[in-house]
Amino acid sequence: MTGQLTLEGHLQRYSETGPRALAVAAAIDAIATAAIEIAGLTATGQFADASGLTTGRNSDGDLQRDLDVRADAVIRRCLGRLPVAALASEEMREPEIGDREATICVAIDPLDGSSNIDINMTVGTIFSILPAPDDLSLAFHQRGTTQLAAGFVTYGPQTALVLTVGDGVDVFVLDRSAACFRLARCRVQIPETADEFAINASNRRHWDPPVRAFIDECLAGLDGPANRDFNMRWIGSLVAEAYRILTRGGVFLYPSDARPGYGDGRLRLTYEAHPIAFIMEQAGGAASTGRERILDLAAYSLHQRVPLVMGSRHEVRRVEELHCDPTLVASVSAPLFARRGFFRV
Ligand code: AFP
Repeated sequence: MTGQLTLEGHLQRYSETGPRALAVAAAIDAIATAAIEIAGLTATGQFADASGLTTGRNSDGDLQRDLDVRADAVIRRCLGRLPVAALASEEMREPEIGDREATICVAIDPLDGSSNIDINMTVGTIFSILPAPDDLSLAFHQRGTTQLAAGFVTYGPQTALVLTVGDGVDVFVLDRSAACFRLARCRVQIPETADEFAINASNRRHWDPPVRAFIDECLAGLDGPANRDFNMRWIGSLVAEAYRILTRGGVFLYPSDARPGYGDGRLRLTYEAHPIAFIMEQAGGAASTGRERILDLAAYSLHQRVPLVMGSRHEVRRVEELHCDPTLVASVSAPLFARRGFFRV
């Protein structure tokens, strides 16, 4: 099964499941076509006049690199031939209204993790496909549960496209010689329990107590409440973290913290957290703010940020327990500090 089936074949079968499925399949195919071109740009770097140098800031104040802009333009060109009612991008201040008769809307992060380009690390494209509401001004204010499809592409050692159309998660890998994506893994399942956590530990002093308590539990390992040891990773690229979790489990946290501008964390709800959350849940994992299910949320503004805790269900639920029960945080922290004095509070 794997290896023979191409993304095109998979989308052909899916497109026959209903009229809107045809539009969704066409949009995914267009994003895959764009991804093949973007993979070439990221692989060629400065020799393709795509060095990853900073060219300015996007509408939300993030550093914008030339490849961010190039990737956005490639995806827009590939989608431009299709009936899409509205398109939103991290690189655009406002959504772009397209074909008002179309049945779908698309939200994209054209190049996530672009601060990693100049150090030759994995970056990616994230996409979310939504139904087109009658009032298109509400297109990107829908709950995450309304998504019709979502996925991401990793531009790393492999160019892999991770996809859900609401019936499990499949992974397709680019066959560069044939310029097509082939099915590599079908109906991926995330292990229920994690042995690896991912967080930018340099921000520890800014975290809320529940996040500190959870990470202290992980650090305490066999000696602490978790009763097992953990490994740690932090790549600085959401798509790479998500791909690792889909491959071997784990938990990722980008929480809100006390730094100015990070009161709701760093990741955007519409084109980062929603699509990644859809993938996580479809693969048997979970995605939360620490208090609420990500997919239950609807954005009040396009570039709204949201805290994100995702991955193996057991650890995501533990983070939620700690957020909902301050006495639990106190009980966890006290013995850890008393016995080992891990960190100054
Ligand atoms: P860039 O696209 O600006 O590189 O940001 C990537 C990202 O949004 C996400 O992919 C990473 O998980 C996270 O930021 C890393 O954030 P820190 O640099 O604060 O660790």
